[in-house]
Amino acid sequence: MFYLADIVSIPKDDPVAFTFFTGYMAMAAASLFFFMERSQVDRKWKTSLLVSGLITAIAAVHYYYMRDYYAATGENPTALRYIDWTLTVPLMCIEFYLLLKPAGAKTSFLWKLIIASVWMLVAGYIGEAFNPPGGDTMHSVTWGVISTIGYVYILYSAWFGEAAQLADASDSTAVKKGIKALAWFVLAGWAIYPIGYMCMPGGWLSSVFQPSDVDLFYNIADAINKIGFGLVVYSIAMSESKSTS
Ligand SMILES: *C/C=C(C)/C=C/C=C(C)/C=C/C1=C(C)CCCC1(C)C
Repeated sequence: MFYLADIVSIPKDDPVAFTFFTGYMAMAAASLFFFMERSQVDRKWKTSLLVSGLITAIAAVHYYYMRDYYAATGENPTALRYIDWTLTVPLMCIEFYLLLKPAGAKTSFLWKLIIASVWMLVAGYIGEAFNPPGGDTMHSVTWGVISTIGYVYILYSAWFGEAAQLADASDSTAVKKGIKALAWFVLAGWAIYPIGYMCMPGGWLSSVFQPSDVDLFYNIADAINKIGFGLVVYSIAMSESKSTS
């Protein structure tokens, strides 16, 4: 039985609940910012800013529900989390594609990134959603490793593979800077997610962290990767817009 008071409270010793609330507000504010600032940049950057805003807007809606789910039950909102990611990570692949399109990126490049990200997320979902209540190390490690294959593909593409090569061949400094920034987000920002994953019962870090810390890591990582990356795209767009007008 849940009362309204349970849904809206933030216990003072619960940083997970705190980050769900601040995450929600930050994603909503970032969306408004990206949508409004579209008018400040050159035409060719408007779609990138739109996608940045869509990423944070989709996250904001999911945080609205995840926040209440967690406040009411104290459980990880696993399904909502993965639905959010299944929409927003492919949109981040589209950011890659939009940056590289002037450098000759084909839609096959986009599809490879999307397939790798869906692979990564489906395996991660199986690892989390079908982990037995007490935890099963074999289960979580197996699906974690399968998921990491998709992650490594995207990481490789960003640093050495197709994305990096297209950026190298491009004569635009904005494209080179943009892809380098994205590559750093994938290397350092995205690496926070597997740490969160390992906090679940039976996970490699389950003796150090609590199961609810899964969401603490995910919430921090989402803020960095969704808002932070959007801001980097925004600042590149702004500097390019000034130099060409
Ligand atoms: C906005 C959401 C983003 C950028 C989500 C990214 C998620 C990941 C990079 C997740 C990666 C995982 C692994 C590499 C292994 C363990 C399972 C996952 C799904 C947490």
